[in-house]
Amino acid sequence: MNHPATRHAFPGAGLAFCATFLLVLFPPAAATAQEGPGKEGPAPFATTVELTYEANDAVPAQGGGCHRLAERPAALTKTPEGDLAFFALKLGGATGQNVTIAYDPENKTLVADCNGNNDLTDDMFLDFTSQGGVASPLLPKEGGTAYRFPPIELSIPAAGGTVKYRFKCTPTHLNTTGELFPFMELHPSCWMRGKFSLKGRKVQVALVDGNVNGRYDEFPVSKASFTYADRILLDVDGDGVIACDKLTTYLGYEGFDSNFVWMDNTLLEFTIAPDGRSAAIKEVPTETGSVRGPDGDWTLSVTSSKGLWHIRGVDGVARVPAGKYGKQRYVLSRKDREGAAWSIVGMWPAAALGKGPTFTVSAGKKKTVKFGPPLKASLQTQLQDGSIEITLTMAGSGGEQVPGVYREADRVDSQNYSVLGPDGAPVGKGTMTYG
Ligand SMILES: [Ca+2]
Ligand SMILES: [Ca+2]
Ligand SMILES: [Ca+2]
Repeated sequence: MNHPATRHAFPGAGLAFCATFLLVLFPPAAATAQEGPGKEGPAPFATTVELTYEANDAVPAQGGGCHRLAERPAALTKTPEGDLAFFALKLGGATGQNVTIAYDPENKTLVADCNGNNDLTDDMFLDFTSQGGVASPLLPKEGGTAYRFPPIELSIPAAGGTVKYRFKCTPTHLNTTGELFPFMELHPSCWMRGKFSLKGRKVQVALVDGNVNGRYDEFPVSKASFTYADRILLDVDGDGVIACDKLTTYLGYEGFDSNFVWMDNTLLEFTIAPDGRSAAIKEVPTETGSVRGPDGDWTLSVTSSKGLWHIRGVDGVARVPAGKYGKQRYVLSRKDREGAAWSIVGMWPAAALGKGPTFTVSAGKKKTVKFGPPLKASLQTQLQDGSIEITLTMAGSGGEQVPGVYREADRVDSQNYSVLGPDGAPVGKGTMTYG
């Protein structure tokens, strides 16, 4: 994550300074928040959802990696013509299965041994130029071109039959060393998808085999390596799209890394069939308290004893199970007088190391949790070659970094400022643009 900073240089003034001020940028809240109801729901909810396979090319999963082989694998019996580069794609988990891929850098053709028979002439042959490949230039300082091939589908044996994956192969020709150097990026991705009805509303659910081993029911207790956990994705906000449909991450605001999920003021336990074709979902009765955050609507992502949760505050208040939570990040939205929606995104970088701030909610009690406005902007200046370089960072009331302020979908990307001398007279002014 980039550090939120703004840089601007202007000539003239000579003294370095450091200043902190409150930023009146985010609109104040329009309404007073009401605390939500504090009672348990009626009868515990339970259902079973059937899920079906759906290919998803948008989201890369965490496979076991892909590496270039130094030479042609001895086990191969037949290969296509050409001066080939060979790669081994290792699928994740205990299966440890390898798929051999051959790439012809000169002709931009590619074949993967999808049927695993060590014959590379009986699989789907991909020709970049005739089959809809996309070439994109790399950043100028790296130089070169990435060749993204159309997806390849592969079936592997797994619990309850076979499981399908799709792979996107992107041989990338780097020329930092003055010569072409091909390597592969592979994006195995697929999920099981279905719908269930929770207290009167339909909820889309998708399961992700995050570690690419054909099972969908692996949720590690330890959060140390949660990158490789399987995932439950839910259309929590009911907009018809699971956030991960569009984002290249499983940890969006609709992704969960354990089989306990808190949504719609309900604690749900998922018991997932290993092959991902069905899931039993039941409500777990729990004592709750409430979280009082800033006014407005927000989603606060927290770590809990049962994994990553996304607490949704309406008019500043959310109900949650009693327990201890770690702050991760949030999105906060308010409307200004013209009805335009403003939002800010905040995060606690130390949370990634397990050292972020925590808070505890007691049953039947309300806990005030600080984040969001007032935003504090810090300016740091440095004298460089006769110019002053100014760095602007924004922090929220919970000590979090605020890398972005948005009006509707647009980032608010400039700030007018003036610099005052020791006597209070302006010595310079300008407009800063977020970097
Ligand atoms: Ca083959
Ligand atoms: Ca798995
Ligand atoms: Ca959604």
